Amino acid sequence: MVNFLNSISLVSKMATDDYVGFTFFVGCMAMMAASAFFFFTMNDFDRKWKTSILISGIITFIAAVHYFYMRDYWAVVGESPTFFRYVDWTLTVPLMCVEFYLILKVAGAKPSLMWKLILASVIMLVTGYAGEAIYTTGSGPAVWGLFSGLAYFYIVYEIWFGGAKKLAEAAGGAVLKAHKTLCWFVLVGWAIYPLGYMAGTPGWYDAVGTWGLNMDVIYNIGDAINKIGFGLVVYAAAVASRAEKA
Ligand SMILES: *C/C=C(C)/C=C/C=C(C)/C=C/C1=C(C)CCCC1(C)C
Repeated sequence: MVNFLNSISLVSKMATDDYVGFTFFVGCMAMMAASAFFFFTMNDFDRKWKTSILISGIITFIAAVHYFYMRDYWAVVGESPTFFRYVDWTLTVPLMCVEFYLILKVAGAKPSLMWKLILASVIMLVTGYAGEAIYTTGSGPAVWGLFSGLAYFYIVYEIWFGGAKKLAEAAGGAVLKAHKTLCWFVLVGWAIYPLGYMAGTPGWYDAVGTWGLNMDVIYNIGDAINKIGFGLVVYAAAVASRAEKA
């Protein structure tokens, strides 16, 4: 009877040690809650910050929809939802690059800065997908992972030392503080993803997977920290900037 009910309902059982399923489930709720928070609070701020907080909400909302898909995919198919994962990232990571640009616009950031970061992020993700889903044998994952890592380092360089940094320093105050915090997110928070990749693709580095963490669990923790945390930094900057003016 229980089996019969399981087979006709859309709800699958979840084993108590299914950490992947659990983190997908919690991820759905966290991304939804964060979206509600950003959408409802954005109207407390002036135009400039409203747009930035709107984008924070769109990022977590896109992630929430993907998490519902990925949770179901994992429950029904029992495999990593690599395709949906990368579609999610390809939509949300460029939007994070837009956030950098919007924050620095007061200091005169040009759209070219935004497009540079977006292009690098797309290269990082397309090459990562190649190593994780297409060229999965031999040295494939290592080589494509290396390409992806180079694009990642370019982003880190640009925001920490390149044109973005100079603009942030020119702006000062809440903008500089937010930029610095987001830089740390990209350096430390985004570095969680290559660890997940190492745990989940074959190669000399896959010992990471034996430390007890599964690739999807690592990715899910990374997403919660980076998508929700990133948005909260923007929100905090909006609050600080309002206080500076008052
Ligand atoms: C919300 C999603 C975010 C912030 C995703 C970020 C993803 C990365 C920084 C992924 C980076 C990768 C490498 C640097 C090398 C290995 C392949 C990737 C794609 C996992």
